[in-house]
Amino acid sequence: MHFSCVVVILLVSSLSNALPSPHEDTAPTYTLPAAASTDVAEASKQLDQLAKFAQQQARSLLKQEHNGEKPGKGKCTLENVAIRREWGSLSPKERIAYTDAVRCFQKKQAKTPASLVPGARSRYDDWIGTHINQTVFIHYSGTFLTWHRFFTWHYEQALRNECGYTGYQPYWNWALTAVTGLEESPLLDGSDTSMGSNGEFVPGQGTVIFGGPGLPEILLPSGTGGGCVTSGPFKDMTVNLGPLALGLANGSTIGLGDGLGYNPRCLKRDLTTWINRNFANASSVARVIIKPKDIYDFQMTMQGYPGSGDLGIHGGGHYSMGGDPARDAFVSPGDPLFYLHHAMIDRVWWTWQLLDNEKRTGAEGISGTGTFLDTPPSANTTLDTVIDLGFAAGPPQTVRDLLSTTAGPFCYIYL
Ligand SMILES: *[C@@H]1O[C@H](CO)[C@@H](O)[C@H](O)[C@H]1NC(C)=O
Ligand SMILES: *[C@@H]1O[C@H](CO)[C@@H](O)[C@H](O)[C@H]1NC(C)=O
Ligand SMILES: *[C@@H]1O[C@H](CO)[C@@H](O)[C@H](O)[C@H]1NC(C)=O
Ligand SMILES: *[C@@H]1O[C@H](CO)[C@@H](O)[C@H](O)[C@H]1NC(C)=O
Ligand SMILES: [Cu+2]
Repeated sequence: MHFSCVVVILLVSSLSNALPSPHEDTAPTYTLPAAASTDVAEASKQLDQLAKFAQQQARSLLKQEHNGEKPGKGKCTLENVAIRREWGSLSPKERIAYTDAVRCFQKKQAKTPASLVPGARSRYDDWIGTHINQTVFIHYSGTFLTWHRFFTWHYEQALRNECGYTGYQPYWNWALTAVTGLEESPLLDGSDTSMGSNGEFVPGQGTVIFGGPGLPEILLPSGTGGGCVTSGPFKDMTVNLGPLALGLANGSTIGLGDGLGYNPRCLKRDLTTWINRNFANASSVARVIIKPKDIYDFQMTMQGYPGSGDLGIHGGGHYSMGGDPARDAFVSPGDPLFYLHHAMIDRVWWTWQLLDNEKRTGAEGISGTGTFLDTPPSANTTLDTVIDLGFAAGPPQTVRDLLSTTAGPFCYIYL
């Protein structure tokens, strides 16, 4: 054990908002880390502590709301709260129930008018169409976190209501796959109980250059796949929409017009454990939860400060999937893994919020404007900003209602 990495006890005073209510019979004492360890094994332990803390904190809040001590709506209780779990902790049967529901959803008729998204062939595509339509407003913007929370929740609800799924949205813990390697993980080992395999190996794909106008390049090695997914539940899946901005080896992107036309092709992956390990390891996750003291820093650390050379845990997870459509920021929900990735993004945010819950689920929990890095300049996002998921799901909700996972339309926590 590295002595320099020994967990430092966080001063109680700086965490007063996060401490269990004094009415709690057995108020446990916490020793939360003050700084994320750069040692991955040590950081995993810190994440365990944070997960335990979040768990206790969330339950204590639900209890207070239920007892009328806190102004909650009282609809979400300890008894009915949904619990989202890590993929590998689900039983084989539960995993198959999830992928069966996704496959069912991919066979249901689209609701989006063909005049708007001519390529949409299924309910699943309604979601991709909505994401494509709003991509430039929902990343590096004030609604990034609330939008994706709402989007992922509605997807979970649609799987339940339209495809008979009885579980909840599982998540992909990148800190675990960074250790096992993506191809070896229960998530992506290609078995019937996984989210499908890697793509078939395509040699000589070259380094992918990730950048943007005026930004330094980030070089991403190609992965161990590149072609069509070869086994598991999404082996025969068809991707209908895109590409729109699919990253290529030479730094350019390809797109077919507006990406909304019908372009059926296989699901491609290029699993790149290197990206997972370098941008979304246990230290990366612990740092995102522990370091930022305000929502601006939290969002930027999570998405990577532009120009810093860091993809953040958000980009780290996305780009480690590789392939088409996951290397396409617009069409990325076309890989079913998107929703497990975004559930983990949401879990990290949820954990961070619980460290100072009242502040971080209110007006001080929002930062940013209605456009990508405020380009072109647009109004600040506020509690009254409305999020509309188009033909995927509704009704629209204000940001105010999407900041807590146990109020507004939501009632879930993470394990
Ligand atoms: C990048 O590669 C693609 C596909 O190989 C090619 O069509 C395109 O012209 C290249 N772009 C540049 C700027 O070299
Ligand atoms: C973990 O990720 C961070 C970026 O978040 C990186 O700087 C660090 O080198 C990574 N650690 C290891 C052991 O790869
Ligand atoms: C928008 O937010 C920024 C950053 O918090 C703040 O400086 C600015 O005054 C806000 N603008 C308006 C019009 O409220
Ligand atoms: C795209 O967004 C516009 C503007 O909000 C909206 O009118 C249109 O219906 C949206 N299209 C889809 C497919 O969601
Ligand atoms: Cu997105």
